[in-house]
Amino acid sequence: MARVEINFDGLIGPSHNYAGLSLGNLASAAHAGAVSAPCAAALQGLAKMRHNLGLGLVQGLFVPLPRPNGAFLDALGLAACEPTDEAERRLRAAAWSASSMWTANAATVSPAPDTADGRCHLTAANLVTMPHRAQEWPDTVRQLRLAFADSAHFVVHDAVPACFGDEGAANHMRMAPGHDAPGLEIFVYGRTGGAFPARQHEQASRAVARLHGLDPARCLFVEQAPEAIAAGAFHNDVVAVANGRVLFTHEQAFADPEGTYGAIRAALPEAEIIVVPASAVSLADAIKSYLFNAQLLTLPDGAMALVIPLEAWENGPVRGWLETMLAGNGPIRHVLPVDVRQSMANGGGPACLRLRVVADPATVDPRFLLDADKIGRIEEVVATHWPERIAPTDLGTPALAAQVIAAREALLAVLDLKELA
Ligand code: SUG
Repeated sequence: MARVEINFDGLIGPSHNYAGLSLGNLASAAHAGAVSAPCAAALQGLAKMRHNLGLGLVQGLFVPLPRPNGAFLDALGLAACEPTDEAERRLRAAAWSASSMWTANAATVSPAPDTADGRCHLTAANLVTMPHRAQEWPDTVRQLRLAFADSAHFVVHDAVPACFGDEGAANHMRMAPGHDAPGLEIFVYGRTGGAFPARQHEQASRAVARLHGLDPARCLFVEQAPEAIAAGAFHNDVVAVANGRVLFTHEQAFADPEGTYGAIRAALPEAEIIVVPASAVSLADAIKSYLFNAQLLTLPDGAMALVIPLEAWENGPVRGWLETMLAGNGPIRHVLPVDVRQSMANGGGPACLRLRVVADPATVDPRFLLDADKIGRIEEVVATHWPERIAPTDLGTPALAAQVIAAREALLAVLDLKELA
């Protein structure tokens, strides 16, 4: 089989909870302290995977990382004591976070046609800005090295040094005439100084581009608009998404929109840039509805589909804009709403839940690839083992820890992935 785009979704882990850990992520803050539904959450994620598989696309899976993270608590001197204040409670919640579900933050991926050695390069994201996410990457790298162990086709890099925050594919877009053709890689970084943290450092992006052996003539480094970060776009993929020759973006996504579009068109003349004006959809509506945190997919017949969260379809101005778009003659021919509300309440839409890798599926460890039967087997594990509900006060209890650990073990057994135990 030729190289195709494979979407690797993160299975929502059994410790999924709402701890309000992400400053600058409005949904995370709004749901802090709410009771989560891990079983329903994971089934929602699996339904999205089944949906996309049903479109005729190749679908992959990453498993949740081990939680609670005992080594993290040990290193903080919190393994054997109850938290005594809010700061300690947040650190404990960090050790329980199921945040690895958002695999758009697992790594940055440069497909083989873009790299000097003709292999697909992946660099794990260090996620240093948020303590609950900074613990992810060593376990993420283990999983990536298993899934992409074929060194004739893949190179998996450790995260870049922690002095430069890197949030992976959420701040990286690739445009190309086709998935298997050389592309333009667009790295979007933020500048610190606003009320909310800018999580992606320019030097992290530049390091990733060097590590991947990208041609500087086919790389752009673009600043995210400070007003987008201030409005809650903690990652660029909350305000823009690209696929093939199409960029779908809010007009306030980039610090220099016209300069950005011009540079894209100069590097990729066939680029089609769809700009949603603030007069049609305000930045606030774009961020609340997660219109741009969509999966922009090329279907087997060549048409493009936008897989959006239900919240976007239910937002009046967003729906109005989408209906007008569909009535026109643009490249996005279908809009497909999916229910990922449990993830959305923590600021993770359809695009956050997936990492795109362009590769020949035959070169990927098949244990990480899905078919409908395997999704059914995973659904059974989830229905049997994932907690129904987690209240913030449940975090830290031995009974819940035992259930969460056993749930992951049951999943690894079904997927024959005991190396990740
Ligand atoms: O890093 N939310 C995640 C959401 C990540 C979304 N990813 C992309 N945009 N690609 C984050 O802010 C909330 C966890 C909590 O509050 O319990 C959280 O980590």
